[in-house]
Amino acid sequence: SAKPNTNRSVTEKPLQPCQEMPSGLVGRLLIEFSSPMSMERVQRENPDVSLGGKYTPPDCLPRQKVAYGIYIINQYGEDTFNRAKLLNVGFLEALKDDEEYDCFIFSDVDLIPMDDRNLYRCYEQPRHFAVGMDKFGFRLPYAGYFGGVSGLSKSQFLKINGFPNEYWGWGGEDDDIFNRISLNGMKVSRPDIRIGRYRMIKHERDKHNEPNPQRFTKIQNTKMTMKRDGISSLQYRLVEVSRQPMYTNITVEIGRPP
Ligand code: NGS
Repeated sequence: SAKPNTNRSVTEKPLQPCQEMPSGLVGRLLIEFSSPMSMERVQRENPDVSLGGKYTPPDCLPRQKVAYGIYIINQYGEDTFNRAKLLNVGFLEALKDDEEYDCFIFSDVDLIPMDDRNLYRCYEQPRHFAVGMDKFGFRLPYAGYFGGVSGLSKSQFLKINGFPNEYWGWGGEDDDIFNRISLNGMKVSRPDIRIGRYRMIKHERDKHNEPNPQRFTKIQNTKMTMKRDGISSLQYRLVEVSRQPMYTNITVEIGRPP
């Protein structure tokens, strides 16, 4: 006898595009770090997330293909930290997984969004999400701040030649990215200050991330350096890709300052 047909595409109406604003958002979230959160609980509360931190809405057709996966990019070894270069690695490694990704959200690991209306998708212009961080009194520290969490479509990212690879240590790389955006005729878009709120997980100053004394001169030269330094010149060595239930952990060797 014939098997029952369980193929959605023949038995059901085609999926409708997802709503602009998903239903079921709750707005302001209670974020506090006093009680520990186990990975098991995160897993239990997010049963639709599959291996490597992948997710796709079950009941509608996504309008964008945000790198719908969570990638943690971990710098191998003990050399000076380089945030922007790690973000470049994340862009390429996510694309290796799925070449259809067309939107990339770049987040510091210590920032937790406090409002689910701050939608992690891409916009007409490069997006700065972390406009209200607790450590800055829930305000921007300065008008051109682009740190914390940002999002660019694939074409916006490629237009600015990605992020700089040559900022070793703390500071300036986010300002360089802001410059790249402006110099390429784009304008940063932002959520409402009441919605773009974040709490930072408190931690000691990291080792191997001393303030970079070259940062002030470097951000004066973005116009010249962005053409040669960026995603087009990125070099690294993949050390390990480890698929965890809620995220993909990627360890890379990215070299050290010259
Ligand atoms: C600026 C840095 C940015 C940094 C921002 C906030 O001065 O990279 O402070 O820093 N720019 C330069 O140093 C040129 S924070 O208060 O988070 O430590 O993101």
